[in-house]
Amino acid sequence: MQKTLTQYLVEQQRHQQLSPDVRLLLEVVARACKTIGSAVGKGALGGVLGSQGTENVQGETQKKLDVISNDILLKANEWGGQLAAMASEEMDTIYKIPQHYPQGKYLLLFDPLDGSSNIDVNVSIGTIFSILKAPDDVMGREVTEADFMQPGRQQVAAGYALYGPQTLLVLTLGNGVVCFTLDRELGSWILTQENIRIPAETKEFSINMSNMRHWDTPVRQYIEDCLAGETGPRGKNFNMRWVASMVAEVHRILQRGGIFLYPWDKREPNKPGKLRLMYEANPMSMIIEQAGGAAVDTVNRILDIQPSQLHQRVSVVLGSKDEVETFKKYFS
Ligand code: P6P
Repeated sequence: MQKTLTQYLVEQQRHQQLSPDVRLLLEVVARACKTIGSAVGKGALGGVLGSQGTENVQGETQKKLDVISNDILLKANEWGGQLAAMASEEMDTIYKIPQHYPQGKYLLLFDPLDGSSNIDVNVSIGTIFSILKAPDDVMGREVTEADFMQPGRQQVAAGYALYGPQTLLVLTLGNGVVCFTLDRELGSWILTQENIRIPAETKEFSINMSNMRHWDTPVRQYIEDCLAGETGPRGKNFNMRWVASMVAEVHRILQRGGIFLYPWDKREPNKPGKLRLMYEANPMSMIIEQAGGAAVDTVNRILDIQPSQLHQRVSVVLGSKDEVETFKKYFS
């Protein structure tokens, strides 16, 4: 008998790994991801491709599906009573739970559709989500952005949905990483991988090579040494992959190891990197660490970074533990 997401979460709750509120919250987020996956899957038939003609807080042009996915997550999660507020890559400020719904104890953060430059060319994209516990005193007052300013190590749960050849849901509750595959006929998330472990070593790196001339010297030296192959300082040949969807890169690393890099570069010298800490780097770093990998901002553990702004950016180097340690030596 195949184990569904519901059965898995009920069992985790029974073993005190999960509060009832978080269990319900995860069920609703997973259901919302099914809806997003369905909209993504319709493509041109659903009239959802192309640009919305607006920009998000990042100054990025919003795709129709960015806005649709964001709305799906807001509407699915606002009424349940588990949340105090939500935050999204697609919204300037936090989304407070409307007065006519009960306010809960948790905070939900998400990138509703990561990799949206791939939507119109039918390449895998995904939804990334992170759950934090709101401060205890939040029940009697207005929620503010400050309540979200918690380091990633305080996340209660993190996960992503991957809309690819299969539709997958990868989840960690802080005791390992599991993967569910959507049975599209039944509409059920079926447990297909438990206790996912990332190989400590790898021969595969993932970086946007077109930015090479803009990188900091240690990053450039690290990549040049990988490119030098078995006759170079690394003594082995490397392969390269770049999907331009972080969800797809992270999932590949979970399955076969690898190192993903999106470092600072001098195109925007005042920004520490391109990726966002709160709803991209933190949830992905929790998943990677829970699967035995490592995640740093080139030097420091990402999950230890104390946030100061909701949409702050960060350099990201994550994946196979030994390879991340090798990379860090280039900065010492
Ligand atoms: P570039 C997608 O827009 C994203 O935020 C990540 O999912 C992805 O890894 C990265 O940006 C791709 O960036 O500069 O290669 O388009």
